Amino acid sequence: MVLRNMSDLKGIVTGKPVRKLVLAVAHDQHSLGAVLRAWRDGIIEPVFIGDSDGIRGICSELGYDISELSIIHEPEIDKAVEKSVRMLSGRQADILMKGKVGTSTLLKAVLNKEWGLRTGSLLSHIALFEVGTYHKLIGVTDVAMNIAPNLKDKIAIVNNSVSFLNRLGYIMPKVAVLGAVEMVNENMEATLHAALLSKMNQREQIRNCIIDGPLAFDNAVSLESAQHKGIKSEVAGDTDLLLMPDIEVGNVLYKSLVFFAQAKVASMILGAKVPIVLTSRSDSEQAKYDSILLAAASIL
Ligand code: COD
Repeated sequence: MVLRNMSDLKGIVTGKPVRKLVLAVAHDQHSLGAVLRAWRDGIIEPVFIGDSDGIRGICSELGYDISELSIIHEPEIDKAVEKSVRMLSGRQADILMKGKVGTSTLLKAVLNKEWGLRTGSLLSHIALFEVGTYHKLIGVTDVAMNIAPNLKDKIAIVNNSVSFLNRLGYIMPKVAVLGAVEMVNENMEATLHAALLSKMNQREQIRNCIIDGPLAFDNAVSLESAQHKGIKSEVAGDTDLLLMPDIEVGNVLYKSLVFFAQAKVASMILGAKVPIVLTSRSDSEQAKYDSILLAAASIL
Protein backbone atom coordinates (compact mmCIF):
# COMPACT_ATOMS: atom_id res chain seq x y z
CA MET A 1 0.00 0.00 0.00
CA VAL A 2 1.08 3.58 -0.68
CA LEU A 3 -0.55 6.68 0.84
CA ARG A 4 -1.82 9.04 -1.86
CA ASN A 5 -3.39 11.77 0.29
CA MET A 6 -3.09 13.02 3.82
CA SER A 7 -6.75 12.08 4.33
CA ASP A 8 -5.76 8.39 3.93
CA LEU A 9 -4.29 8.62 7.45
CA LYS A 10 -7.75 9.04 8.93
CA GLY A 11 -8.85 5.74 7.41
CA ILE A 12 -5.87 3.99 9.03
CA VAL A 13 -6.52 5.23 12.58
CA THR A 14 -10.31 5.41 12.69
CA GLY A 15 -11.88 2.72 14.86
CA LYS A 16 -8.51 1.72 16.35
CA PRO A 17 -7.65 1.86 20.10
CA VAL A 18 -7.80 5.38 21.54
CA ARG A 19 -4.26 6.54 22.45
CA LYS A 20 -3.36 8.72 25.41
CA LEU A 21 -1.51 11.84 24.18
CA VAL A 22 0.41 14.25 26.41
CA LEU A 23 0.60 17.81 25.09
CA ALA A 24 3.73 19.36 26.62
CA VAL A 25 3.41 23.11 27.33
CA ALA A 26 -0.16 22.94 26.19
CA HIS A 27 -1.26 26.62 26.23
CA ASP A 28 -0.95 26.98 22.45
CA GLN A 29 -3.93 27.68 20.22
CA HIS A 30 -3.03 25.61 17.12
CA SER A 31 -1.81 22.64 19.17
CA LEU A 32 -4.92 22.65 21.38
CA GLY A 33 -7.19 23.04 18.35
CA ALA A 34 -5.58 20.02 16.68
CA VAL A 35 -5.57 17.86 19.81
CA LEU A 36 -9.21 18.65 20.64
CA ARG A 37 -10.26 17.78 17.09
CA ALA A 38 -8.44 14.43 17.31
CA TRP A 39 -10.11 13.85 20.71
CA ARG A 40 -13.54 14.68 19.29
CA ASP A 41 -12.82 12.24 16.43
CA GLY A 42 -12.15 9.47 18.98
CA ILE A 43 -8.48 9.02 18.03
CA ILE A 44 -6.76 10.21 21.21
CA GLU A 45 -7.46 11.04 24.84
CA PRO A 46 -5.41 14.11 25.79
CA VAL A 47 -3.55 15.15 28.92
CA PHE A 48 -2.58 18.82 28.98
CA ILE A 49 0.51 19.96 30.90
CA GLY A 50 1.10 23.71 31.05
CA ASP A 51 -0.54 26.87 32.32
CA SER A 52 -4.03 25.72 33.32
CA ASP A 53 -5.69 29.15 33.03
CA GLY A 54 -4.19 29.61 29.56
CA ILE A 55 -5.29 26.12 28.52
CA ARG A 56 -8.86 26.59 29.82
CA GLY A 57 -9.11 30.03 28.20
CA ILE A 58 -8.04 28.78 24.75
CA CYS A 59 -10.27 25.69 24.93
CA SER A 60 -13.26 27.83 25.83
CA GLU A 61 -12.47 30.26 22.97
CA LEU A 62 -12.36 27.25 20.68
CA GLY A 63 -15.78 26.19 21.99
CA TYR A 64 -14.82 22.92 23.70
CA ASP A 65 -16.08 21.68 27.06
CA ILE A 66 -12.98 20.11 28.59
CA SER A 67 -14.38 19.44 32.06
CA GLU A 68 -13.73 15.70 31.70
CA LEU A 69 -10.10 16.12 30.51
CA SER A 70 -6.89 15.98 32.58
CA ILE A 71 -4.96 19.21 33.04
CA ILE A 72 -1.72 19.32 35.03
CA HIS A 73 -0.91 22.89 36.01
CA GLU A 74 2.76 23.69 35.42
CA PRO A 75 3.43 27.22 34.18
CA GLU A 76 7.23 26.80 33.99
CA ILE A 77 8.26 25.54 30.56
CA ASP A 78 11.19 23.33 31.60
CA LYS A 79 9.16 21.71 34.39
CA ALA A 80 6.16 21.17 32.11
CA VAL A 81 8.42 19.49 29.53
CA GLU A 82 10.06 17.28 32.17
CA LYS A 83 6.69 16.24 33.66
CA SER A 84 5.41 15.42 30.18
CA VAL A 85 8.43 13.33 29.20
CA ARG A 86 8.41 11.53 32.56
CA MET A 87 4.78 10.58 32.00
CA LEU A 88 5.74 8.90 28.75
CA SER A 89 8.87 7.21 30.13
CA GLY A 90 6.69 5.90 32.96
CA ARG A 91 4.39 4.40 30.31
CA GLN A 92 1.40 6.37 31.58
CA ALA A 93 0.65 7.55 28.03
CA ASP A 94 1.30 6.56 24.41
CA ILE A 95 2.19 9.71 22.43
CA LEU A 96 4.12 12.89 23.29
CA MET A 97 3.35 16.15 21.48
CA LYS A 98 5.28 19.41 21.44
CA GLY A 99 3.22 22.46 22.39
CA LYS A 100 4.47 26.00 22.96
CA VAL A 101 8.12 25.12 23.48
CA GLY A 102 11.25 25.26 21.33
CA THR A 103 12.23 22.11 19.44
CA SER A 104 15.66 21.79 21.02
CA THR A 105 14.27 22.21 24.57
CA LEU A 106 11.86 19.35 24.00
CA LEU A 107 14.45 17.16 22.26
CA LYS A 108 17.04 17.68 25.01
CA ALA A 109 14.44 16.47 27.51
CA VAL A 110 13.58 13.50 25.30
CA LEU A 111 17.31 12.61 25.23
CA ASN A 112 17.70 12.95 29.02
CA LYS A 113 19.71 9.93 30.15
CA GLU A 114 17.79 9.44 33.40
CA TRP A 115 14.13 10.03 32.56
CA GLY A 116 14.08 10.58 28.78
CA LEU A 117 12.77 8.44 25.95
CA ARG A 118 15.96 7.00 24.45
CA THR A 119 16.00 3.44 23.16
CA GLY A 120 19.70 3.08 22.38
CA SER A 121 19.23 3.81 18.69
CA LEU A 122 19.34 7.15 16.90
CA LEU A 123 16.19 9.28 17.02
CA SER A 124 15.22 11.03 13.80
CA HIS A 125 12.51 13.21 12.34
CA ILE A 126 10.30 12.41 9.38
CA ALA A 127 7.85 14.67 7.55
CA LEU A 128 5.26 13.40 5.07
CA PHE A 129 4.06 15.86 2.43
CA GLU A 130 1.06 15.97 0.15
CA VAL A 131 2.08 18.17 -2.77
CA GLY A 132 -0.39 18.88 -5.58
CA THR A 133 2.23 18.22 -8.24
CA TYR A 134 3.30 14.77 -6.99
CA HIS A 135 1.28 11.57 -7.37
CA LYS A 136 1.55 10.31 -3.76
CA LEU A 137 2.72 11.39 -0.32
CA ILE A 138 6.46 11.93 -0.13
CA GLY A 139 8.56 11.59 3.02
CA VAL A 140 11.47 13.88 3.86
CA THR A 141 14.09 13.10 6.53
CA ASP A 142 15.76 14.52 8.62
CA VAL A 143 14.67 18.14 8.66
CA ALA A 144 14.47 18.82 12.39
CA MET A 145 16.64 16.70 14.66
CA ASN A 146 19.99 15.44 13.33
CA ILE A 147 22.00 18.48 12.30
CA ALA A 148 24.83 17.05 10.19
CA PRO A 149 24.39 13.28 10.05
CA ASN A 150 27.44 11.15 9.20
CA LEU A 151 27.15 7.91 7.24
CA LYS A 152 26.37 5.86 10.36
CA ASP A 153 23.63 8.32 11.32
CA LYS A 154 22.18 8.25 7.80
CA ILE A 155 21.98 4.45 7.94
CA ALA A 156 20.03 4.76 11.20
CA ILE A 157 17.82 7.52 9.76
CA VAL A 158 16.97 5.37 6.72
CA ASN A 159 16.29 2.34 8.91
CA ASN A 160 14.01 4.35 11.24
CA SER A 161 12.08 5.78 8.30
CA VAL A 162 11.82 2.52 6.38
CA SER A 163 10.54 0.54 9.34
CA PHE A 164 8.00 3.32 9.96
CA LEU A 165 6.86 3.24 6.31
CA ASN A 166 6.74 -0.57 6.45
CA ARG A 167 4.45 -0.27 9.50
CA LEU A 168 2.21 2.11 7.54
CA GLY A 169 1.89 -0.58 4.85
CA TYR A 170 4.66 0.27 2.35
CA ILE A 171 6.29 -3.01 1.30
CA MET A 172 9.45 -1.70 -0.42
CA PRO A 173 9.54 2.08 -0.11
CA LYS A 174 11.73 3.84 -2.65
CA VAL A 175 14.41 6.00 -1.06
CA ALA A 176 16.25 8.74 -2.96
CA VAL A 177 19.46 9.94 -1.35
CA LEU A 178 19.79 13.56 -2.39
CA GLY A 179 22.82 15.45 -3.53
CA ALA A 180 23.40 18.49 -5.71
CA VAL A 181 24.31 16.19 -8.63
CA GLU A 182 23.63 12.60 -9.62
CA MET A 183 27.25 11.58 -10.18
CA VAL A 184 29.65 10.77 -7.36
CA ASN A 185 31.87 13.78 -6.74
CA GLU A 186 34.68 13.16 -4.28
CA ASN A 187 34.42 16.78 -3.06
CA MET A 188 30.71 16.44 -2.23
CA GLU A 189 30.29 14.27 0.83
CA ALA A 190 26.55 13.81 0.29
CA THR A 191 27.23 12.04 -3.02
CA LEU A 192 29.74 9.69 -1.36
CA HIS A 193 27.23 8.83 1.38
CA ALA A 194 24.55 8.30 -1.27
CA ALA A 195 26.67 5.88 -3.28
CA LEU A 196 27.58 3.90 -0.15
CA LEU A 197 23.97 3.71 1.02
CA SER A 198 22.87 2.49 -2.42
CA LYS A 199 25.54 -0.22 -2.44
CA MET A 200 24.67 -1.26 1.13
CA ASN A 201 21.08 -1.62 -0.01
CA GLN A 202 22.11 -3.70 -3.05
CA ARG A 203 24.12 -5.97 -0.74
CA GLU A 204 21.14 -6.18 1.68
CA GLN A 205 22.96 -4.42 4.51
CA ILE A 206 19.96 -2.05 4.50
CA ARG A 207 16.77 -3.98 3.84
CA ASN A 208 13.06 -3.61 3.11
CA CYS A 209 13.48 -0.67 0.73
CA ILE A 210 15.02 0.29 -2.61
CA ILE A 211 17.69 2.98 -2.28
CA ASP A 212 19.19 4.99 -5.11
CA GLY A 213 21.56 7.92 -5.04
CA PRO A 214 23.07 10.28 -5.49
CA LEU A 215 20.02 11.82 -7.13
CA ALA A 216 19.46 15.53 -7.55
CA PHE A 217 16.00 16.69 -6.42
CA ASP A 218 14.63 16.91 -9.99
CA ASN A 219 15.60 13.30 -10.83
CA ALA A 220 14.19 12.05 -7.53
CA VAL A 221 10.71 13.43 -8.19
CA SER A 222 10.48 13.49 -12.00
CA LEU A 223 11.04 10.49 -14.28
CA GLU A 224 11.10 12.77 -17.28
CA SER A 225 13.92 14.78 -15.78
CA ALA A 226 15.88 11.59 -14.95
CA GLN A 227 15.38 10.24 -18.47
CA HIS A 228 16.48 13.55 -19.91
CA LYS A 229 19.78 13.11 -18.09
CA GLY A 230 20.01 9.44 -19.12
CA ILE A 231 19.66 8.17 -15.55
CA LYS A 232 18.32 4.64 -15.18
CA SER A 233 16.81 4.27 -11.75
CA GLU A 234 13.97 2.33 -10.11
CA VAL A 235 13.50 5.22 -7.70
CA ALA A 236 13.62 8.27 -10.00
CA GLY A 237 10.20 9.89 -10.40
CA ASP A 238 8.58 7.49 -7.92
CA THR A 239 10.34 8.32 -4.65
CA ASP A 240 8.59 7.62 -1.34
CA LEU A 241 11.33 9.06 0.86
CA LEU A 242 13.93 11.78 0.32
CA LEU A 243 17.03 11.49 2.50
CA MET A 244 18.47 14.97 3.04
CA PRO A 245 22.19 15.73 3.20
CA ASP A 246 21.73 17.82 6.36
CA ILE A 247 19.22 19.78 8.44
CA GLU A 248 19.61 23.08 6.55
CA VAL A 249 18.71 21.59 3.16
CA GLY A 250 15.91 19.60 4.77
CA ASN A 251 14.46 22.52 6.66
CA VAL A 252 14.54 24.84 3.66
CA LEU A 253 12.80 22.18 1.53
CA TYR A 254 10.16 21.69 4.26
CA LYS A 255 9.40 25.39 4.47
CA SER A 256 9.51 25.83 0.66
CA LEU A 257 6.97 23.05 0.15
CA VAL A 258 4.65 24.52 2.78
CA PHE A 259 4.97 28.21 1.90
CA PHE A 260 5.48 28.12 -1.90
CA ALA A 261 3.71 24.89 -2.89
CA GLN A 262 0.95 25.00 -0.20
CA ALA A 263 1.85 21.42 0.66
CA LYS A 264 0.09 19.61 3.50
CA VAL A 265 2.50 18.16 6.03
CA ALA A 266 2.51 15.72 8.94
CA SER A 267 5.63 15.08 10.96
CA MET A 268 7.02 13.25 13.96
CA ILE A 269 10.11 11.85 15.70
CA LEU A 270 10.95 8.18 15.19
CA GLY A 271 13.17 5.85 17.22
CA ALA A 272 12.14 6.96 20.72
CA LYS A 273 10.24 4.83 23.25
CA VAL A 274 7.02 6.45 22.01
CA PRO A 275 6.01 8.46 18.94
CA ILE A 276 6.59 12.19 19.33
CA VAL A 277 4.50 14.71 17.41
CA LEU A 278 6.97 17.42 16.53
CA THR A 279 5.79 20.11 14.18
CA SER A 280 7.13 23.57 13.58
CA ARG A 281 5.51 26.35 15.63
CA SER A 282 4.47 28.01 12.37
CA ASP A 283 2.66 24.87 11.14
CA SER A 284 -1.11 25.11 10.78
CA GLU A 285 -3.67 23.45 13.02
CA GLN A 286 -4.37 21.04 10.15
CA ALA A 287 -0.68 20.04 10.00
CA LYS A 288 -0.68 19.39 13.74
CA TYR A 289 -3.89 17.34 13.45
CA ASP A 290 -2.45 15.25 10.58
CA SER A 291 0.73 14.75 12.62
CA ILE A 292 -1.32 13.36 15.51
CA LEU A 293 -2.95 10.89 13.11
CA LEU A 294 0.48 9.95 11.76
CA ALA A 295 1.81 9.28 15.28
CA ALA A 296 -1.26 7.20 16.10
CA ALA A 297 -0.88 5.26 12.83
CA SER A 298 2.74 4.48 13.69
CA ILE A 299 1.74 2.40 16.72
CA LEU A 300 -1.14 0.35 15.36
N1 COD B 1 19.42 10.20 18.76
C1 COD B 1 19.86 9.62 19.89
N2 COD B 1 20.73 10.22 20.73
C2 COD B 1 21.15 11.45 20.41
C3 COD B 1 20.73 12.12 19.25
C4 COD B 1 19.82 11.43 18.39
N3 COD B 1 19.34 11.97 17.28
N4 COD B 1 21.31 13.35 19.20
C5 COD B 1 22.10 13.44 20.30
N5 COD B 1 22.00 12.30 21.02
C6 COD B 1 22.66 11.98 22.29
C7 COD B 1 24.18 12.01 22.14
O1 COD B 1 24.67 10.76 21.82
C8 COD B 1 24.60 12.42 23.56
O2 COD B 1 24.60 11.31 24.43
C9 COD B 1 23.47 13.35 24.02
O3 COD B 1 22.33 13.00 23.24
C10 COD B 1 23.80 14.81 23.85
O4 COD B 1 24.27 14.97 22.52
P1 COD B 1 24.66 16.37 21.88
O5 COD B 1 25.47 17.14 22.89
O6 COD B 1 25.21 16.14 20.52
O7 COD B 1 23.26 17.01 21.68
P2 COD B 1 22.51 18.19 22.38
O8 COD B 1 21.84 17.76 23.65
O9 COD B 1 23.37 19.42 22.45
O10 COD B 1 21.40 18.46 21.25
C11 COD B 1 20.57 17.47 20.77
C12 COD B 1 19.57 18.18 19.87
C13 COD B 1 18.63 17.16 19.27
C14 COD B 1 18.79 19.16 20.70
C15 COD B 1 20.38 18.91 18.74
O11 COD B 1 20.91 17.98 17.89
C16 COD B 1 19.56 19.95 18.01
O12 COD B 1 19.47 21.08 18.45
N6 COD B 1 18.96 19.57 16.87
C17 COD B 1 18.24 20.47 16.04
C18 COD B 1 16.94 20.87 16.69
C19 COD B 1 16.36 22.09 16.03
O13 COD B 1 16.72 23.21 16.39
N7 COD B 1 15.48 21.92 15.09
C20 COD B 1 14.90 23.03 14.47
C21 COD B 1 14.36 22.72 13.16
S1 COD B 1 12.62 22.93 13.23
